[in-house]
Order: sequence, then C-alpha cells, then structure tokens
Amino acid sequence: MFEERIKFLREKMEAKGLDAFLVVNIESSSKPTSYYLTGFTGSFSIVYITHDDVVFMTDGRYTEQAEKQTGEKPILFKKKLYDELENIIKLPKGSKIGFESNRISTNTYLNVFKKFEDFEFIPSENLILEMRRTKSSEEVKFIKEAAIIAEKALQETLDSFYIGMTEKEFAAKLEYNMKIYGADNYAFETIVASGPRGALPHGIASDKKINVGELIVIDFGAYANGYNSDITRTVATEGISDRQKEIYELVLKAQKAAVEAVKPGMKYSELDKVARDIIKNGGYGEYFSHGLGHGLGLEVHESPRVSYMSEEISQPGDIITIEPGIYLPGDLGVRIEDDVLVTEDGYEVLTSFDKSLIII
Ligand SMILES: [Mn+2]
Repeated sequence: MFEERIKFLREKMEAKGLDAFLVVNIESSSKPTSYYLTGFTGSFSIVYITHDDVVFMTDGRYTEQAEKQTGEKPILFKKKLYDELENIIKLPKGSKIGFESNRISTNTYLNVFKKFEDFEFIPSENLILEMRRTKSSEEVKFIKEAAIIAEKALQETLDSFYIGMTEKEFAAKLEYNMKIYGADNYAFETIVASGPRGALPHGIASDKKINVGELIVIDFGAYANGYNSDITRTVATEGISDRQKEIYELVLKAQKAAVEAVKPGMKYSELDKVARDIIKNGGYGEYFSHGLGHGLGLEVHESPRVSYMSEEISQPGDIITIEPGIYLPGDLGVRIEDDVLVTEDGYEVLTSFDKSLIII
C-alpha cells in the first residue's frame, strides 16, 4: 500500500464530502488506479478506502502476488460482487461513496451499485486523475527509464534496417528490442508508417515494404515499472526530396519551439498554439490535424490535456508529450514527439534521441 497516496486521497475525499472511495478493477478496467494506490498489478481487485480503513480484495489467482506487491494479505474474493461489497461497506444510511464512473461497466453500475439503496455513489474519477497528474521524483525516474529503454531499442532497430524491410518487421524488432532492454511490455501498438502511409497519424505497422525516398513515422513506447514512455521519430531512407526535408524541418522547428516554451502557469492551449502557428506560417496549418500532446504516466493518455481545446494550466510535476505533425494524404507524414516534465522554473526533456533528420 502507498500510505502517502492513501492519506492524500483521504484529504481529497474530505474536501468532496465523500465517506469512502471504491475502486472496482475487473479485467484490468481500473488497473492503473489499483496499482497507484496499492502497488498491485493484477487484473482483478477491489480497493475500498474509508477515512479509517483500507480493504483490499483479489481472487485466488493473485494471493501470493498481491501479498508481495501490497505488503499485506489480501482478502479473498469468493462470492458475487454485490455480496462481497455488502460485506465490506459498513456505512450509515445516506453515506457518499466515490467511484470511477469511467472505469466500471454499465452492467456493474445497474446490477451492483444501483442495488445499494442506502448509499449514494458519486462519480469521482477526477479526484484520482488529479492526484496522478502530479508526478513524484520516483515516477519521473520510472518514465525516464521507460524512455531510455525505448531509445536504445530504436537505435538497435535502425542499425539493423535494410531497404525492403516491412513495417511489421521493423515494429516486431523494435518491440523485441524493448523487451531485451528491460521493458515489461510495449506501451501501445507500435506505429510504423512509411511513405504515403505516414499520412495516417495512427498507422499501425503493415505488410508494406519500406522503400527508398520515404519518410517513416515511428511512434512507440516502453512500459516498465508500471509507467509508459511515448516517443515518435520520423526517419528517412536515401533519396528523399528537398520538399520532404523542408516539411521535416518545419515540424522540427515547431516541436523545438513548443518544448522550449514549456513552463508552469501557462495554458496548454497556448503551448499548442506555439507549434501550430509555426506550422501555419509554413503553409501547412490544415495538415496538423491533432492536438499538440497529452499527459503521460501510468497510462499512455492521461491528465492533463495538451491541445487547442484544453483549458488546463501547466503545473510542476506534469509530464506531457509534445508531438506536432504534418500529414499530407496520399503523400507523406512527419511527426516528432518528446516526453517533457514541467519543473518549478521551466522544463526537463525526458527523451533524448537525436532529432536531426536521420537517413537510414
Ligand atoms: Mn503520444
């Protein structure tokens, strides 16, 4: 159990008038929060926190693992969810129980939560998301490690590249190398999108062979110690045109300017604008078709939002991605992405892979 986090959660519960907080993690539905509060990484758990008690349950598959990870013997889940919860929740009528409404199914809500007529279940996922947003120095270290693993793997994969390699082979090698360098898994399905496929911002690796004269968007990350990295580099094969190079340089200029603009106390919509204005002035405004980035941590996408629509203000401890791109349908794509920590007086870039245009 992470005592400090539980203590902090209780302060937040107090402020919101909650008597308890209930995490229901079924088939990994709330694995990040379950892990954040207890250290448990299994796919099934119930965490119930009141102002003076913590109940942790899992099933027989995880007895040993749970004890190791949380430091306490778990209560074993044996009955139906409603019956187990009825046993655990001992609160007076009218008590308020916070829960993550974005993490439970409609089925659980209707057939379990709704049946407790004595209590009020209050959607409270923001309370956890706000807590998770501010990273401790240990969390920063974990994300940095996940970035280093990913970068070593990219270098090794680029070294083994040959013209005619398929995107899938490239992705498979990259994922394999990440595991060899210590990743527990890859953070998400690796994107390797070459030539015209680069214009698909989420072009999962295909059977397409990578040819000469192409830009290749590689967006990937490592998952280690419960945390994710998320990096994009666009590299080129021999024979690319001056126009392809110019578009690359424009994205790079926008990306660097946005990274250098990071500081606490700014609207994320304004950070987005720093990169967007540069791409717009370069004549490609309409081809930067997504937000600048996103929060990163236990999940690949988490709070805060970093886009033109965001109303959030940057804070020390935020870890965000900065990933502008230009996508020309049927032609090419370029995206460059770093992971950046907001510090007390500016920023620290957690990724370090070379951003000058690499010809492989
Ligand atoms: Mn990203």
